[in-house]
Amino acid sequence: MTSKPQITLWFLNASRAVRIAWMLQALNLPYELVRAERASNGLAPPEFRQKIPGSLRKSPTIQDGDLVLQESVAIIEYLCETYDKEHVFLPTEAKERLKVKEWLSASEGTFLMHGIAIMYARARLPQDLPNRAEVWKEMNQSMSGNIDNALNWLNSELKKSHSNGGKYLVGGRLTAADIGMLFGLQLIYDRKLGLEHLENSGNGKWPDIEKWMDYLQDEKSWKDCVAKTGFRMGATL
Ligand SMILES: N[C@@H](CCC(=O)N[C@@H](CS)C(=O)NCC(=O)O)C(=O)O
Repeated sequence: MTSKPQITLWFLNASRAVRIAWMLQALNLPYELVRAERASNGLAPPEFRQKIPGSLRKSPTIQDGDLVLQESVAIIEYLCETYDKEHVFLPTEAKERLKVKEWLSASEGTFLMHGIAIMYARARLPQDLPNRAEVWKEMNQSMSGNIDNALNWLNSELKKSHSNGGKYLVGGRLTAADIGMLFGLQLIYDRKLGLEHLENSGNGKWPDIEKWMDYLQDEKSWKDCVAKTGFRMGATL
């Protein structure tokens, strides 16, 4: 299976699928892209969903030979364990490996979990709710604490890395940690999730995060991923 990968990625734009496209580019692996833009309701178009193998019918999903795999973090780990022979992106050294896994877990279980909770609540709060603005302000403030906490953690870790002349989260090089984490931060900044109480969507409050996002979006593998997939955050999600 390792000599001639036959990988297909079901890629919905403005989604976690960008993590997988970037991972594939960083590993220099060929892959076939089945892509779709989001429908006007923010979801995947039904005809695209129908094509996705796997019961969830969510993006990302990959097929590699006869293996179908869902869940972006599991896919990242699978690709690294199967194709990263030099262990660059998922290190074998115990402490670095744990740190990469910690960020991969956090990408879903902390950053996106709290960010998406705010995004869904904001979109679903009825427009005609009496006192909607005050209700939303209160809800948003209570949910924003989790985002603030998470961003403070990320910023402090990146500050340590930057003060040692580094650019990345773990081990002084691009790893699966950076590749897994970037999308959640793009979403939080782009949609101002938990940042509404800050001017300019938080620019300046977490300078090390902003510097790291700039570094990552300057990586050749990121640029190749954007060129191949047409990734953009877009207006709906
Ligand atoms: N935990 C899953 C989440 C998968 C997921 O919810 N994907 C979203 C895009 S980020 C999707 O397919 N949405 C389209 C839809 O549900 O119609 C992962 O990490 O891959």
